[in-house]
Amino acid sequence: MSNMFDANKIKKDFPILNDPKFNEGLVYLDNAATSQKPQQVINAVSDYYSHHNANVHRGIYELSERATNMYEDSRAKVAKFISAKHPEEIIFTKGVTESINRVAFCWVIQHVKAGDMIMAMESDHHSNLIPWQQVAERTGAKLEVLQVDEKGEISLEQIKQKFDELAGKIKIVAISHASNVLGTIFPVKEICKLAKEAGAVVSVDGAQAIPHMKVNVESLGCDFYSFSGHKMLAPTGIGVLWERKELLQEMIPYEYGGGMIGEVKTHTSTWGEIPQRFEAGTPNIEGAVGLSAAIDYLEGIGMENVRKHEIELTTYALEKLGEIEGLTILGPQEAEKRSGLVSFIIKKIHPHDIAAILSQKGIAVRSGQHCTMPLHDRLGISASVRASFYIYNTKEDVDKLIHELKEAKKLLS
Ligand code: C6P
Repeated sequence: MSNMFDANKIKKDFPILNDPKFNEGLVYLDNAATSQKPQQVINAVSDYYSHHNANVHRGIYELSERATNMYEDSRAKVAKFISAKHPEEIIFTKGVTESINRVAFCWVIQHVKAGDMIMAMESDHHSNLIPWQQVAERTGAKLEVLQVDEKGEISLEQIKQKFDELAGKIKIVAISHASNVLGTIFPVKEICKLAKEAGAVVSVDGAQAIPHMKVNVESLGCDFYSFSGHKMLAPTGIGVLWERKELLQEMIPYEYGGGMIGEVKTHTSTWGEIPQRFEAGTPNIEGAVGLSAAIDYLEGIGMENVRKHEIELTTYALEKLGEIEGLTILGPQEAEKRSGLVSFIIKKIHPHDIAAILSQKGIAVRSGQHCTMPLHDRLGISASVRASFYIYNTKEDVDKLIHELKEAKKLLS
């Protein structure tokens, strides 16, 4: 790892992690839900409101042009960050949930008919399952769900077999890049290749991948890629849908109104250029500005260093958690196969009790079903505890977690 990477130094940039209110320091391990924000991002948003605030794409006065430039610069920065060919392929949304709904209801619903197949994953977040259930219900298409094996992985053999079985019928494959519970990083590139051979398009939920690793949408070979800014240091309420340019022309607008039109007559209207056509109304300008600052921050560290740090931390966490009697880790045992999160259960102790006790010690973990009810059903568990790491977490954070887990176990068993 680059000598420059120092999680303790990074931590200093995050005001909430240094808030004296948390006497012994906040151990924030709920990064898969949302990340904390560095001062640089907070400053960028504050600076925007203090010096550049105006509506975008509407005024010809200097301030409005400046705000428009900042908004569009952010789009270009996002495009470069994910190696998209064209900035127009970036549509700002409020987050991955909206992005996936747009794919489902602005593109897929027009291209599937009764009898077609939609392939989704049982282990996925509800945001990448329910929209597909809805499209199937409304079109008469059939939803085919892929299941993970006992290790929390999915074999390419299984997928290939499905494609062979259902050749010509599968129109869309909706997968996640990384699971928010199992941590599994799925073989997106290989799945895209198989899907292409079968004539299907691929939509990827990148919520748990993009904050943690370098993503190149072109080399993955997918057609749609969705992510949220708030899990990668940016403000809430800003997200991205990347879509291959050829498909954008076939997409219908999601919302109608100001900012997305060509010409409006009393009874008919035409639509403006891409991507404005897909961003009706005043957009989340400060969110885009914050996202741009977040990308600068992450690139300053280097995504390869982010990934290496998380592998190191996850390896350590897997080892230490594995030593706790009665604790079962969900998902792959190898850190390289995961993003930086570990979910687990402890025999005879409810996950909410564990999370509540850890909270009293200043440790924030998530407990529950993490918006993946079908996965929990399949694993035969009612809930789980999840510790998820990011750039500011350290081995000391993991040590505190382990220590307090052992204490909680003594108290609760
Ligand atoms: N998962 C978690 O604690 P939004 O809420 O739109 O930003 O992201 C939805 C979403 C979609 N896909 C995956 C894989 C996700 O992990 C999430 C958000 C959070 O796991 C909140 S439920």
